[in-house]
Amino acid sequence: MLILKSNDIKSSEITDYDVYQDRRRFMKNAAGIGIAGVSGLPIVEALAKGTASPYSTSEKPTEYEAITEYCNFYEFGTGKSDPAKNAHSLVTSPWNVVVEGECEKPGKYSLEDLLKPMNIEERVYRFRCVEGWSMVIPWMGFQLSDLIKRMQPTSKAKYVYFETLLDPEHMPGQKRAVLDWPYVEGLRMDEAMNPLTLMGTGIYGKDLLNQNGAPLRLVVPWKYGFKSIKSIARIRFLETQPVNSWQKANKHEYGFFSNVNPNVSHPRWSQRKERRIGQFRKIKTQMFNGYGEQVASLYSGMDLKKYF
Ligand SMILES: Nc1nc2c(c(=O)[nH]1)N[C@H]1C(S)=C(S)[C@@H](COP(=O)(O)O)O[C@H]1N2
Ligand SMILES: [Mo]
Repeated sequence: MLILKSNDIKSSEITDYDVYQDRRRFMKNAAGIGIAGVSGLPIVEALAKGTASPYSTSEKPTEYEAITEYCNFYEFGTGKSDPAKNAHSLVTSPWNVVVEGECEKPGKYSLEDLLKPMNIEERVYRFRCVEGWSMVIPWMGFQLSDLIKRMQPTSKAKYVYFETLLDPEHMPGQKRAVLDWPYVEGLRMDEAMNPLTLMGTGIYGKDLLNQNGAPLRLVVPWKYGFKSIKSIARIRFLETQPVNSWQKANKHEYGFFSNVNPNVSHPRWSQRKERRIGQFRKIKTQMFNGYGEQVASLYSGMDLKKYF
């Protein structure tokens, strides 16, 4: 039987991924025969209730260790292993998110108030970085659309803008001018309202680690990874299109839309293929990272070479 008791096995003998897969298999079986509530993990509950998201891919998730140790978070250094080493200094509790601009419910919300009414679920998404690596990540999170509806944007709100916390004391990378801090991003309102767009709160059924953008980050699976801004402290509803951090840094190389598109090269490299972390062979990158069915209509009639 697949019930794992913590004293049956030394945790050093198994990876988190194996535990996760075993729990999943067990709960899928349990759901079938009507057992529920065996574990407090939200992901397990979701599976037990048979509510695994139709938006999830069935591809094999990347190992938990890889997702949490191979990161991009310039606030903690520019190397891939820097965030895992350095992000412990980020203070995520208490955490507030300022909501402002073109909406009826502006204010400073505590993380607790923000999360309380939200439906947090698991979504297993492909995630493709502009540099050519990719992962499959079992996120926990809620639809950004639910938060936007709560904030009641006015008819002038055409874009949603996000800011990462500005705190050079606890984010040592912000002491160096590698980017214009704080890190900022934006989405057009229809992109933000798309059901695929998540506010991420966890991975593998656990809270986000600091290096992955705790306590709250964006997850936009059909766009290059840099759109998925981490550790969000400010959300602003705007009438005009904001300029994001990577556009500010180099507008010839990074655009506002940044949709995954194998047909549009980065000026310095092709985007046709990607390396899935943990796999040996490169694989073909799919248009919109494989989410065309859900999002292609957002861009109908747009020249995606011009609006890259
Ligand atoms: N605030 C902030 N958000 C950020 C970044 C960053 O440097 N700072 N890096 C981006 C890039 S380029 C990628 S690929 C993803 C990486 O997310 P991960 O480390 O959780 O895989 O975060 C994005 N969000
Ligand atoms: Mo990235």
